Amino acid sequence: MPNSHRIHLVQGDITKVHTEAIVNAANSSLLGGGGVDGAIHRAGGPAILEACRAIVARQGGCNTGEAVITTGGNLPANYVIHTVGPVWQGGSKGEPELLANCYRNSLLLAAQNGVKSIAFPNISTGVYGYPKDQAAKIAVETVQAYLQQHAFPQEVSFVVFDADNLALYQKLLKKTD
Ligand code: AR6
Repeated sequence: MPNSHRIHLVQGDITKVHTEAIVNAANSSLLGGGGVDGAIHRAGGPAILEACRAIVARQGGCNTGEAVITTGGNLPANYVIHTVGPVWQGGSKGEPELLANCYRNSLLLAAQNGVKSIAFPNISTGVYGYPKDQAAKIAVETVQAYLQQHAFPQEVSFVVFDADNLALYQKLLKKTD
């Protein structure tokens, strides 16, 4: 696969990653929460929440599958792209397409802002309960399909937090070595 060199797998805390943008698994209020969202707001400081509040005032939050961009505040990343994953409801409520939209719309928004490198957490696989294996397959396939068509972002990292996701992504990405 010609684009496999543009995809990287990292295990750890996404708030410490030095890509130009990191993606937040937010909720539609954009006003913070637990999990990776809580970690990003804690590490990035109040500038991120302030920017989110301005977006809420303008457009009233963010729908599932869509994405908005803010400063990265005190993070190593310049930008945070906040996207809202679907809550798992059994799989027949449009969850796969909504999850794919999160990855696609985050990549498009990054490209519109000239972002060269971006890191994704495993959206929806925590509090929102999306089965990890199905979510990983959608994440990898959606990013690969996007990179076939677009030059920006040049580099995409998947940041896995737990051992289950590490094994799943290793397996999926190996197929394209
Ligand atoms: N770095 C990278 N990944 C992380 C980190 C971190 N610091 N912390 C957790 N993860 P979740 P969701 C992983 O629950 O399922 C929030 O309250 C975690 O292990 O953060 O999309 C929001 O405000 C899991 O694999 O997000 C929403 O209300 C993945 O990140 C809701 O949770 C996503 O888990 C969103 O739920």
